[in-house]
Amino acid sequence: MKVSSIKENTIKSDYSMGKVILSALLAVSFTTAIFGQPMAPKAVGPVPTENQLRWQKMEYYAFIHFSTNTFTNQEWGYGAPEDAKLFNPTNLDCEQWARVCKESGMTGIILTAKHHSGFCLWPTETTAYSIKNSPWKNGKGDIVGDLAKACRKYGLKLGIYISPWDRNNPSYGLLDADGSAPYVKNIFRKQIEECLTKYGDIFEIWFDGANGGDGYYGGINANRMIDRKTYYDWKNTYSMIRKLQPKIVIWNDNGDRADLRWVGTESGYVGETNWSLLNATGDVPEDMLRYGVENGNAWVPGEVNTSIRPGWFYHESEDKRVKNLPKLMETYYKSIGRNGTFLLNFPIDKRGLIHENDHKEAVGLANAVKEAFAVNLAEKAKVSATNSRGKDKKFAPENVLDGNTESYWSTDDQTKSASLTLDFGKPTSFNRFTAEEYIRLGQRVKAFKIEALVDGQWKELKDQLVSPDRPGTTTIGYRRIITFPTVKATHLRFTITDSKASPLISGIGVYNAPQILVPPTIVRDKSGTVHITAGDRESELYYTIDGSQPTTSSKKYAGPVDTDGNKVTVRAMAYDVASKKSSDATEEIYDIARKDWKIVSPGNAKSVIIDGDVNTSWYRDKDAPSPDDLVIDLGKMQSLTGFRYFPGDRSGGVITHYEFYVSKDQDNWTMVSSGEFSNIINNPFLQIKNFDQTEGRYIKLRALKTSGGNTGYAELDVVTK
Ligand code: FUL
Repeated sequence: MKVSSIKENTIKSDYSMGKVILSALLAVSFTTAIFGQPMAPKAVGPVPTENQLRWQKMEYYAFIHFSTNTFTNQEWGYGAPEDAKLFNPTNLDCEQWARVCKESGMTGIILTAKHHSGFCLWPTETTAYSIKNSPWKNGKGDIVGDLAKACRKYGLKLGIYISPWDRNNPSYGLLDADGSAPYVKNIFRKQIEECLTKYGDIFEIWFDGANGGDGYYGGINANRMIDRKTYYDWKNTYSMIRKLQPKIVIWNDNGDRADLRWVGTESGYVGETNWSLLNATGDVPEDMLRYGVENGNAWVPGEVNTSIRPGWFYHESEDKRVKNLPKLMETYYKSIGRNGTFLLNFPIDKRGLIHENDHKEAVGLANAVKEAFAVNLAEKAKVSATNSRGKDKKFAPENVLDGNTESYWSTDDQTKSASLTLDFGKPTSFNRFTAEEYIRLGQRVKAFKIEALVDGQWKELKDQLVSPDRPGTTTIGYRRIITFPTVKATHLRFTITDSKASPLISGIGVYNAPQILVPPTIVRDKSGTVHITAGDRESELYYTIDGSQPTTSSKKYAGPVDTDGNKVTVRAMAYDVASKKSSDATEEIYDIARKDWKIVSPGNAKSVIIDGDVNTSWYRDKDAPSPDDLVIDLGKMQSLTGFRYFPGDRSGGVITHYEFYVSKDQDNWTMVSSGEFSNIINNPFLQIKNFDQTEGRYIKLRALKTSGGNTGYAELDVVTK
């Protein structure tokens, strides 16, 4: 032990006292002040600001996506072709949004005040492309203002999304002779200023990473690329923001480190290892966004953003694709349960409301979370630790159960590995464990394990939401939740196996959450045969193929069902005989079967593209000769009205810009649809494009641009009349 560390941990180490006193000091705890209280631990590495702490405690809040896109069925508006007059909700009610969010247990709402199209939801002075020129309230409305009022009424905080990319503004992407950007100085900052000064406190501002590219800048269709790190002069933009709203947190995915980080995916999870640290400068590859940086030099915690539907904006075709309770619960565990916050999006529908299906699922999640964490079994247990800092109560293990997030159990400075044991007094069933670090003094724990004493034997409990090739129980941070199959045990042992410094644990919890029945998966293969799979082994499965609601009186699934190549709507539910509970129903709508389909070219393309399974993909090599076409023979003439493209994994390469052709004979082709698959890189889900009815036997999907790598296809399908 170095003397310097003794000095650090004692009030004035008096070297003149000599060796005898020094050895006496060594005999007591290194962390105990002479004649007094034990010394509080010192901060380790970067620590959160008060703003970041306040934000982290908000845990769960809403995103709201609403714009002209809602009325044009788009994910990204192009910026001018969509007239402001299209924005005309029939029944807009910001109070309904706030009410739904409140009932869903959320603490705030972030609104897309301006999305990439440039259309503004408040009466801005900076552009005519706003609700001022829409028919809604004869151009006299202000949605940001209405939402600010509704949030105040329901005790929610308000956040603002202002897209840096503006596909409408004439000056976007242009530079003045001195190298400065007129759009940034005169439009973008002005818009931020308007939103941050007219509507009261704003808790978070969101600057999306999609930036530059094609648009209709001032009506001119052009491709304007910018350097997203330098173009916006973030440093000055940030200082203006902090002056206007000193309590705000800034989310930015554009190079300059702000207060919060994206977690590298829009699918709704952050890494099970999740450091709230990054490096203040330098590039941030995807795995750093996901896992953070253990020894990063800046506190930049992760926010998990995902939509309750496949898309961010409302599409009627997704009314039945709202995420169900098991999926939302999993996202909860993989965000809040992994040291992140959870930002769940509601697309506002054409009426101007959160759709009832979304409302139902979100409230379902709130109830399930309440139920799962209603009783903390640890509170009735006796707690003991292998090591504590000093002898008094200040850092005692009991602090993890006092419900006070400002008190904590800590070991002495030399101990980085220690156990805390809960004795329940009798065999007790549980399936969830939670732990919280006192992050004001830095994030410390690098790895831990939990064990249950079952019939006198210690048994390790593994996190069932972590894939076996990843280390399971690593970081904790603000909160970690571990889920595992129910065990009945007399004791639980929580062992911190590695930590940057003495661990500081402010809370632990042990719960017995009710099981949630997972709805089945439905797949129809190329021949038209339907396969239904349960999420667990024990449930019975019931289904219908006429679109009606399945019940236990419907057909019981006993093996693959032939649908004879017809268009069908299959619905299926799982039923647990013991509890007599049914899951929600899964619904899949199928067009004509693909049994007579053949892939004409490329010759090496695999039939997985038309096998009905979105988990199997084929990737065309990026060096294959152009054009990048996929041609399919449908076997006979069909009346086509659209196509569906399901991309493969985004890391393999996805199509971002396309043309789609139909032919009767493979010689004469008619282009029936073209454009972009907006936001497909960040959110690679099913893309549906409709077109005017066209007769044909052959289809061709041409990839004009891809996301860089190969061209990936999980599924290609058609929509027929
Ligand atoms: C993305 C955007 O491009 C989407 O449209 C959406 O706003 C999402 C939250 O961020 O990257």
